[in-house]
Amino acid sequence: MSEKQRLVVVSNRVGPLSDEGKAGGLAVGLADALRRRGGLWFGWSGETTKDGTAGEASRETVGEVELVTIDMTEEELAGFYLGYANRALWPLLHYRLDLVHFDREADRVYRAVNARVAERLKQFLRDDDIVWVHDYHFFYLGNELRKQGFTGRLGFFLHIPFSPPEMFAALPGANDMVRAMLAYDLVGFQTATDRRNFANYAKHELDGQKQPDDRIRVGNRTITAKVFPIGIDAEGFAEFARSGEAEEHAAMLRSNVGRSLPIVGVDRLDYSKGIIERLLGFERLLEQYPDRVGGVQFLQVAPLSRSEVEEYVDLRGEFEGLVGRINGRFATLDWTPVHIMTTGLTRRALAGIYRAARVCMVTPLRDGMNLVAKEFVAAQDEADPGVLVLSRFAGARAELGEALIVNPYATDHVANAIERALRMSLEERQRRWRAMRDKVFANTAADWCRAFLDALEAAEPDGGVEALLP
Ligand code: GDG
Repeated sequence: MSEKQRLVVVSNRVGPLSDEGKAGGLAVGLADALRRRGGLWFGWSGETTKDGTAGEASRETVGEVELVTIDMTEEELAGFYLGYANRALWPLLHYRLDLVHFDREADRVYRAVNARVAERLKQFLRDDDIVWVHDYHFFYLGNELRKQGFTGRLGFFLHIPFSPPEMFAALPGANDMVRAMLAYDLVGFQTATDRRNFANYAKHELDGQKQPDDRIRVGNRTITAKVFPIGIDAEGFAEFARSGEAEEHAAMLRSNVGRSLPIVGVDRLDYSKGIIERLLGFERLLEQYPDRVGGVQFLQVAPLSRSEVEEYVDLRGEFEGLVGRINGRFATLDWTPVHIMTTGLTRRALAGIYRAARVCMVTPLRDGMNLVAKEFVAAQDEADPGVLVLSRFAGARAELGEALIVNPYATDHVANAIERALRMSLEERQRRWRAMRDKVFANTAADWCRAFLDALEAAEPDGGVEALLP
């Protein structure tokens, strides 16, 4: 890809560009690519105003990168983000039909915001820009950009899972959405399962044909659909783990749990993360292995997320209730089995906590990748690495097979895995960890970014660039 071509990234939230200890894997990878070739990052400002997407764009230039953001109205935010993205698409794509709310008005606003964002972005685009759109907020954006006359390369990456076709078909307008996705020249997924689900939907519902080289043909349009497992800035995270702030937090955790072995979980408080199931597994451990009472302590860091959405309010109640029950059942005067923190920590503090942990529980019921699993691995010290307990339903499972793999729904299985992790010899811990470390360091955020952009250049779409969905 010519280094002169400008990269344009579109994601719901923008930045940060400089790593002040806050950026996650996504921001680090993208910021790196943007800094290297220069470019533009477009998204929502996080503000609501009376004019919303119609209001003035804010522009800020940092080095070679221009950050452009627009606001939303309260109505746009409610329909697009809270209503459709987070109450319809998020549960649907995480296999949770029971939690899905299909709302005609939210669907309308979602499509309208995609069209508005395309229109606003188009003002900033040059014909030969390479545009990379991120995630489930913007399924229709590429199609809208084509309608606006953009003819350059268009890529899309889905950070979360793509549900099986039988389930995805429950979405009113599912065909529209997949047709709109065909406007992109390259569609990227976290795992082979997600890619296969998408390809099977196109095949069964839209008469699509699978073609060699990861290509899919629907009607006279052929695009590439490919797997790009996201990585982290492994070196940077390992460095965080060696920082003074990390040391301080590691020491705090150790002194807090006394002679107990620390077990940790770190997730946004989200029903897809299996936090409830993990606590039930921990409770079962205390029932089944009474020697562990007083000898382990579970710390769940769970920053509150999407608190305006009803299902998340319910989850918080259930979470706090369950923690109360476990502590009530098992606590003694000088020992509390479960600690929770719903305020966030800095990345360095997190790295310290991972490093001090004997076991890290990553037990999502469904997860695109799960960066916590990779961060935990990067933060360990060869002399005494902790054990990763990982759900078979996390995208990260495809790479991190040396973790203790669990079915988060099987409570006994989770309890036994924790016990096994606690008993594991140093030699076995080191062997498993080295294998995982090699993979986490071999596929970083920067590698992921490069792989996607190389594939976007090589994609060779067929069937014209006219919009497929009117
Ligand atoms: C989506 C997909 C995919 C958590 N607590 C704190 C904190 N975190 C950071 C973690 C990690 C990030 O948040 C969470 O990333 P995940 O990958 O675990 O999950 P999602 O937010 O759901 O991300 C996921 C990802 O996109 C990337 O493609 O892997 O599957 O769902 O980096 O460390 N960070 C700080 N304080 C906290 O308390 N600073």
